[in-house]
Amino acid sequence: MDSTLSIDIARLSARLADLAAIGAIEGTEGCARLALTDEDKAGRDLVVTWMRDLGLDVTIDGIGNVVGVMAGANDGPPVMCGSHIDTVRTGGRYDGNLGVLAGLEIIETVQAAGITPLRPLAVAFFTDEEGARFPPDMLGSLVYVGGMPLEEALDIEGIDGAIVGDELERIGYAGPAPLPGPAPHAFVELHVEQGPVLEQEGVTVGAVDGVQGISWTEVIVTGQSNHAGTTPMSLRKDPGYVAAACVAFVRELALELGHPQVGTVGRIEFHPNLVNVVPASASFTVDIRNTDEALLQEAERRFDEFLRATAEAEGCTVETRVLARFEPVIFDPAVVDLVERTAAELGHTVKRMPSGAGHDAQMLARVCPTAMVFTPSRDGISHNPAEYTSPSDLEAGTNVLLHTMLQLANS
Ligand code: HGY
Ligand code: MN
Ligand code: MN
Repeated sequence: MDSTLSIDIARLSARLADLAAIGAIEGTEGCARLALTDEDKAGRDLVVTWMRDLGLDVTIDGIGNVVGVMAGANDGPPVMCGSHIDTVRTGGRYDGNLGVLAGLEIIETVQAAGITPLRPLAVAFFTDEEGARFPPDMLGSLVYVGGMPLEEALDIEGIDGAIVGDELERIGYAGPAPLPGPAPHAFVELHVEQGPVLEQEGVTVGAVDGVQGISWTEVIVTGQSNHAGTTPMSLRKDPGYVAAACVAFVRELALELGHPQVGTVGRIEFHPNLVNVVPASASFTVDIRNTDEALLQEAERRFDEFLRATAEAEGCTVETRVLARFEPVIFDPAVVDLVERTAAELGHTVKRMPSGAGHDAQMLARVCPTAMVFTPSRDGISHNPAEYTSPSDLEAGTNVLLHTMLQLANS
């Protein structure tokens, strides 16, 4: 490994800034580019332009995933990196974007050094990784690996009533490349940790060995709309109360089960949502996760029991819909070892750790040897415009990705 080969952090930081300017959240470093919106299209167009400027062979598939390939000395499946460039509504500039732009930086560094790896190198961005507008999360990479038929994905309705297929056509990213996509030789995703562990332990690089299980459920509780002043408490059928009790229960359950169990209610809406009306209905989402599948199932069962008992006692009815359900994923030990060894050989402190957040890598792990590289997040903050990772940590993580990919490409 030629450890003198290093990326250009100024060039990477400039691309991160240019992409973050699209959908910029005023007064912050963050950006908002919900999947398949005009802002997402503008971000896609910019990254595709950068791919073509690097002379990459760019393909777009039917769910809008984009892959840029740099030829190697030999043909065959590439060593691929990548992530996503869609964001949540209060997104930071590093979540997903780093993994894609680091891939461009790595290819530009390799080209400038006149290196031709034995295998091709590829960088990809996958559609709708966040799942915030169109559930489930990791939708594009799930379809890429054959985990969901394209037709089913194209019919998904978003939280705003838009349809995936219509939006893809509208922004011009319903591409011709076949699905499922071709399996890479290997996949390595660089991503900010989005948690506090690396910073708290003073470690520069995370060698990520897996992703925890994810369970998203939409709940609709229906009661009886009524006058907030005249209706005796004993006669109320208040779905708002049931929803609020569930919000508290999700937290209490996570605290009772203990780390790494987590849970939150991120969206909640009352109808008609008026000060003097006992709500007719309340809808909300439940996001619970655990690295242990059995414990995750127990948490799901406990929540469902509480929900139905509380609703019944309040004279309300319940409908639930699964928005996303992915079991925990273990990454390829040999690739995780390679990430860990490469980080150490480059002189960085490194720690093996699971990912609390979902990532496209957990889907690519179904079709090829896969692992991830983490860089620290300041104060562990993410899904927040204040998300930040220092240039030196960005440079370290990207160089670990560079040398990991080159070793995989020349093995
Ligand atoms: O929800 C997640 O874990 C990811 O940010 N999509
Ligand atoms: Mn992400
Ligand atoms: Mn995210």
